[in-house]
Amino acid sequence: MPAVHPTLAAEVRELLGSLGVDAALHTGGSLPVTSPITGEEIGRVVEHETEEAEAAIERAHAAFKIWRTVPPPKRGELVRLLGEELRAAKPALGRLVTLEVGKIASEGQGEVQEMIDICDFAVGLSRQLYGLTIATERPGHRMMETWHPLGVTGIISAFNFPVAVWSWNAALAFVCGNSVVWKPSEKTPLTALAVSALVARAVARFRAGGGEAPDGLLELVIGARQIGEILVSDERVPVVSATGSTAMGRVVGPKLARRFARAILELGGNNAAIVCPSADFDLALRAIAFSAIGTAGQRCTSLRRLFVHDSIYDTLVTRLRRAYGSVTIGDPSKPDTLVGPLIDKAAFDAMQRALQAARDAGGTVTGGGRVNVPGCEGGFYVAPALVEMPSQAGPVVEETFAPILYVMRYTKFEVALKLNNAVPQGLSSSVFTNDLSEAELFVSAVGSDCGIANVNIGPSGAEIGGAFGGEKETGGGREAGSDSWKAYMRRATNTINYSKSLPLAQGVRFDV
Ligand code: UN1
Repeated sequence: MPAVHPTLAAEVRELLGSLGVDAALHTGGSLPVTSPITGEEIGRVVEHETEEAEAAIERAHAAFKIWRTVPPPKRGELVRLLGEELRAAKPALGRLVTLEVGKIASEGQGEVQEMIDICDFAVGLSRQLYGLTIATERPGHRMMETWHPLGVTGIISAFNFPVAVWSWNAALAFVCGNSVVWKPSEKTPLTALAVSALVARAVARFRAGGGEAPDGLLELVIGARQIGEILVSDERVPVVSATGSTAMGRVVGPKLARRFARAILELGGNNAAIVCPSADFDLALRAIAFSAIGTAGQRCTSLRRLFVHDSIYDTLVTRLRRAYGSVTIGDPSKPDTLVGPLIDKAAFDAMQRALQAARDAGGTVTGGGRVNVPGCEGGFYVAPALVEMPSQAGPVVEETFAPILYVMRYTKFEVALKLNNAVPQGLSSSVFTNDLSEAELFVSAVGSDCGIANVNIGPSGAEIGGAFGGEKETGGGREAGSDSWKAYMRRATNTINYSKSLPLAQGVRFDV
């Protein structure tokens, strides 16, 4: 039986009420939601049937047909209002992230800040959906490239960033003229309900200011895997952005490909860092600790593999051990806690299996056991694990969504770089060095093969301004900043003839 901690459920109800969520949506439904803090049930969310999900897609499709005609800067105004709602709701929504996912307070708040940031970015973008003018070989002609709204954008999000990843996609989709159907993780439907209510508030204010926002701009579909499959299979959804495991991507990717829909896949990461002899030790230690232990190792970008130069290995590992021993593990509501709980028992079991596999492969494990947190006995708290490995083998090449850091020695930089790339995943990576040639090599064409390659900062904690995503089994999708918006629009090449003759391209003659 999970420990009973009735105050959490009451607080969740109060927060959801303050954010404008109808109590009928999260009490008395069929989907139980538990807080990883205590294992206590904090809601019972109403799930959607197949027909309801299909109706939601239809509403979103109808909304798209109207929304695509609204000028982009006006669409940006809606996102600006959403950013305002998020600013006002930041304390409550951030707290709800803590209660539903177990993130420490600053990370819960940080997640909402990431939403605000992408809204700001998208508002600016709404006046910058730039096309091109292209030089044409024909006299009296003009050639250009225009970007048009694409359609209903499907978003399948994961528990670990329950609302920020939605916003990276949705804020862009909205300014691009698309509507959104969102299937949140079954583990985190409450924060999704809250966000949906905030969008409704922004829409109401937009309309009050004379804006035309159709119903169905954001549809939430809640349920298990089959609800996500409806989104993936429906012809009315031309693009689906899915965040989750590589196993999920292997199902979703081919299904989308079969109907030629676009896939924006953000799947597993197995992120490494290389610590070179010239590295700033204190800086590297802090970065490693945050990336490997922060969010209890449950970021796609969490640091999982560390290659340390032989000459500094013993000193670094000793200091890392000390840092690992000093972090406060416990209730994420407490201000001095740095490591909250794992999401659930399945995550704990997967972590223990990986640690056993590491021991079997010759690894030496420090930490990794369950930690008893008084008052939170139903939560799965762990001591972050530092695992010294003789080589990159066994569980080291897999992604385990838990705070496990595999540490390995290297002597030649080129070998460490090769090992950085020698896993199936390709999301994020870092090098700690003050040697310019090592830094440049790492970010060069023959350097890290990941979507994110950093110098003197850890692999996690990306800002929204850059394109986020990775290669190989990470799925290849890009979200958030830079020109990621192009994935949510369709490109048209237009050639306009304003002359009275019809010269054909490539000098072809066809006189009838
Ligand atoms: C994820 O873990 O799914 O780079 C996203 C980071 C965050 C986003 C992570 N900004 O750690």
